[in-house]
Amino acid sequence: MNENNILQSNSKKLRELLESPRVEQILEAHNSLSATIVEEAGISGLWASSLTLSCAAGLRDNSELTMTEVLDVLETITARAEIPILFDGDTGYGQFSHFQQLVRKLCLRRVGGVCIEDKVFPKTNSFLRSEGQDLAPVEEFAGKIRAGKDAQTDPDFVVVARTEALIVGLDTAAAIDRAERYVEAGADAILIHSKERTFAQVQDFMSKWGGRAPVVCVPTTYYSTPMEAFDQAGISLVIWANHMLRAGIGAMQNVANEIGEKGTARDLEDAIAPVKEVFRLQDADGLLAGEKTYLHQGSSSSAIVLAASRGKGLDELTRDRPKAMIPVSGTPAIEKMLQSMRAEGIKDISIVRGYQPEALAPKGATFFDNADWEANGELGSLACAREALKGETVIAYGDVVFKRYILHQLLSSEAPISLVVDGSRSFLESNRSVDRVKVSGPPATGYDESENWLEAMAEDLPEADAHGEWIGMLRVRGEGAELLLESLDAILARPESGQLDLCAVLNDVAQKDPRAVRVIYVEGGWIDINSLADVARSGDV
Ligand code: SPV
Ligand code: MG
Repeated sequence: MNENNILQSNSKKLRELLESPRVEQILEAHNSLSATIVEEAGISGLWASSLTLSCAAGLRDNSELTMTEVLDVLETITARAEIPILFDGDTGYGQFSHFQQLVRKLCLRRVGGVCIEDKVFPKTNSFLRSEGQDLAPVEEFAGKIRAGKDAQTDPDFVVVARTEALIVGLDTAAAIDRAERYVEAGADAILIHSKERTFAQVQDFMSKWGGRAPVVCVPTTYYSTPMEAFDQAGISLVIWANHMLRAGIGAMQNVANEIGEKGTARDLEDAIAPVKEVFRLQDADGLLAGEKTYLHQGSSSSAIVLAASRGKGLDELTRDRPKAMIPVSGTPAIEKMLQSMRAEGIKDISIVRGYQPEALAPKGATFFDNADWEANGELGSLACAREALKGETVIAYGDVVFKRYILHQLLSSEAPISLVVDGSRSFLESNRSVDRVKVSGPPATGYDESENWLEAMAEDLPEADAHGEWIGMLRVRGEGAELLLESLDAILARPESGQLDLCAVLNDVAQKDPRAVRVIYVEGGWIDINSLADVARSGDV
């Protein structure tokens, strides 16, 4: 587990804001994006407003947004934000039992607290025909609060009781009376709402309240009141209830109108957030970092295919094409190889060409041309592609046709160099000249994951020493590329190097380090097109 992932209690954080000796403020958010922006501004909490959540959903603030819909939005916020939410729970979505379900679900979703108001369902926003709205009977609302407090599964979960007494035109005494009853019922704080243009009405309430419980206010209409005034009056928490949504509305209208009128975004670019900022807000860097940590590393492999030679004894079949272009079941051998490599996530594929290069041009590959292929052979071809030999690289002869699982197995090896060896010893009867391989252990008879290492490799290895045949495919990773290049250079420096092949290089690496070249055993599942007989059989692979 990542220690940074341990979640702190949101309800505790919200409680601390309410109980802090100084006035605190929280700001509205209606989705995870606006919540992230509020959090980045250093604000300590979020107000999930019924007005703005329903507006963002295309609905009226009239209890039209369902409990399920709103819980989904809250979850997208708590999944990301580290600051607590005080959720505007309207009238509690029904009677006491609905409110209990709401509280349980909010606790499960790590919402810090809920505020419910003493109106009747379906309620209307406090600023819309406010005088015509009915207040809930005090006893019924107090019972709802008690029910919510009894239902909470998080001990610090906050229930704020909001009285709309002043909104519907009642006086301070009526508001105090209601607030008192709600605190007796268990409310952790009181929200006193007012639609006046000054703070005076709430101030009056505060002077008579006498600090019986923390008080929250919503200065949407008395917005120019300074924080000091709230602090002096004893307000615990100020809610800026709709400002993020309202900021967005104006900005979006400007952009929509400009594009609608002018049919161009040319003049807008400086006024809107760059796409880079969108990526930052959704933590695209975190995704890229995660890919490095968690994605299958095979996808970063590259490949070099050695396909320069014409092939011996294939004159008719290679009159106007190199060996790797001979069709196998109707598809050129090299195309089959590229398909398998791409299916295993290898994107960067280099092909070394020699004989008839123009006839060997599969799409999407990089080409290295070895004009001296007849004189310098396989080693010369590999040296041609030296710049592509780095990191994780598969090296294969272009005339090998193999089943995909063989490449898959090769890619999962962690060794610096890995070779695929056919341990079936079929070469003993086949009369072909092959790269015989001596290994630290014989092929397993049952399931066995023990590691085998190359001990020696040569065409003329005595029969008793040979455990199998190299199929013409290897992979380097980590220091493997360097080890291979070191031996390649040493051998290329020898006068007879034109007669030597990769077998000599691999043998040299194994002699220097018995744990450098790992052997991956297979049994059949591959073929190389080295004789007409092979060509005839290759349709079976
Ligand atoms: C909200 O933001 O939804 C509120 C506050 O309940 S008010 O809109 O002022 O009623
Ligand atoms: Mg509301």
